[in-house]
Parts: sequence; structure tokens; C-alpha cells
Amino acid sequence: MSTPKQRALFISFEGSEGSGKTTQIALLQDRFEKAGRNVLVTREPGGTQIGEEIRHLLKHCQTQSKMTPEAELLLFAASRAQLVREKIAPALLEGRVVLCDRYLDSTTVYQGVARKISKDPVSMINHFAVGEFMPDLTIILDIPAELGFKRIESRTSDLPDRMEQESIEFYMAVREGYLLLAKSLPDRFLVVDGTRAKEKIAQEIWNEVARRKL
Ligand code: T5A
Repeated sequence: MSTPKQRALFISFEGSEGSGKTTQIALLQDRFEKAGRNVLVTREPGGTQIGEEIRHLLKHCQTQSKMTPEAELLLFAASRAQLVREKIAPALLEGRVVLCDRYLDSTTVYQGVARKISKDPVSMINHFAVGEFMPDLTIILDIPAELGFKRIESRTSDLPDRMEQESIEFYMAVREGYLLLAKSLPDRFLVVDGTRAKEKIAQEIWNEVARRKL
């Protein structure tokens, strides 16, 4: 007799650069695995071979080439469409936990709010890319734009990429965009104060997962 499949669970993480998404995803993965769950960790843009090639283009194309906001939007959506069908949907159908570093809300906020592309095409393209696969929970790690900048600067390994060269005003708009989005969809979003110690944040996230019986 085969063992019954566990309930699939899809959690996305959002927030500006340096907000601590990668750190918290690793801590949550560890908690889920200790609880006996099979976890897929993935990221956007990227997560598939095609997606990683699109990621490289988005992050490292020469700034002089001046990628248009519309082209940028479609590239993020293309990476997402591939990731959903190749990785996320099969994992959810197998009853796994999926932890995704950014998802469609990044497009709503970065391309919609910060790049000022109008709401209707952003929403339509987002939903075309993801189909029926929406997160059960979306965690926003909220930090002031200045702190994100400091955390990125303190990374000695990388030079800032194309997106990381935006102005402080851009990141302030991103932060406001996330907070407004969370207010409009309180059932799906959890806003967490990302300025606290890593372990404190991880505990709050785990408590919320338990509270929601996810
Ligand atoms: N984008 C993406 C769009 O414009 N539209 C879209 O649709 C999508 C999907 C992706 C870029 O693409 C844009 C958004 C981005 O500009 P990325 O390289 O994937 O770029 O970068 P980010 O997702 O922004 O991830 P980062 O790696 O920059 O930041 P994280 O993952 O949020 O943060 P993390 O965990 O790596 O932490 C950063 C540093 O802070 C420390 C860590 O140790 C690390 O050094 N840190 C803390 N320090 C103190 N206290 C804490 N609580 C800390 N948590 C972490």
C-alpha cells in the first residue's frame, strides 16, 4: 500500500533587495524538513535552465542597452511561466512544500508600481504566466530601503547588478508598493519586520505557518 500524499503547500517570499528572503527560506526549509516534509526551494527570476538564462540577461545586460520596462516585464513573466510548469506545478502535484524566492508580486511591485507600467497589463500578464498556481501564503520581509542598500553594499563578493543600481526612491516605491499590496490582500500576505534578528524572524514565520495550519 502506498503512503498517502501530504498536502501541498506553496509559500512565496517577497521584499526588497537585502531584506533577508534567502536567509529565511533556508531556515524555513530546515524546519519543514525536520518536520518530515519534502521541500522544493526555488527562485525568480531563474529556477530552470531557461529561467537562469533569462535571469542573466535581466541582471547583467549592459545598462547602456536601456532595456525597456515592457521588455523587462515580459522577461520576468517568461521566466515565471517556465518555472511554474517545469518545477512548481509538478512539485505541488506530488504534495511537496514549495518555497519560492519572489513570485508574481515582484512584478506587480517592481514593474507595476516602481516602473509605473499600468495595472491592467501587469495583472493580465502575471495571471497568464502563473495560471492557477497561486501561493497559499506570501511573506513580505519589510525593511527600510536604506538598510537594504547597506546590506547589499556589505557583500564583498558581488558588484551591484543592473537592478541594484536603481535609486533609493525606486526602492522606497518598492517598499510602499508591497505594503499597499499586503493591505489589499490580508488573507494571503504576512508582513514581517525584517530588521530584527534572523532567528526571531524565523520563529515568527514558523508560528504563522502553524497558526494557519498550513
Ligand atoms: N525582480 C524580480 C523584478 O523586478 N521583477 C520580478 O518579477 C522579479 C521576480 C532579483 C531582482 O529582480 C527584480 C528584483 C530584484 O532586483 P536577486 O539577485 O534575486 O534579484 O535579488 P533579491 O531577490 O533582491 O535577493 P538578495 O539576495 O538581494 O536579498 P535577500 O535574499 O532578500 O537577502 P539575503 O537573505 O541574501 O540577505 C542579504 C544580506 O543580509 C544579511 C544576510 O546575511 C546577507 O548578508 N541578513 C541579515 N542581517 C541582519 N539581520 C537580518 N535579519 C538579516 N537577514 C539577512
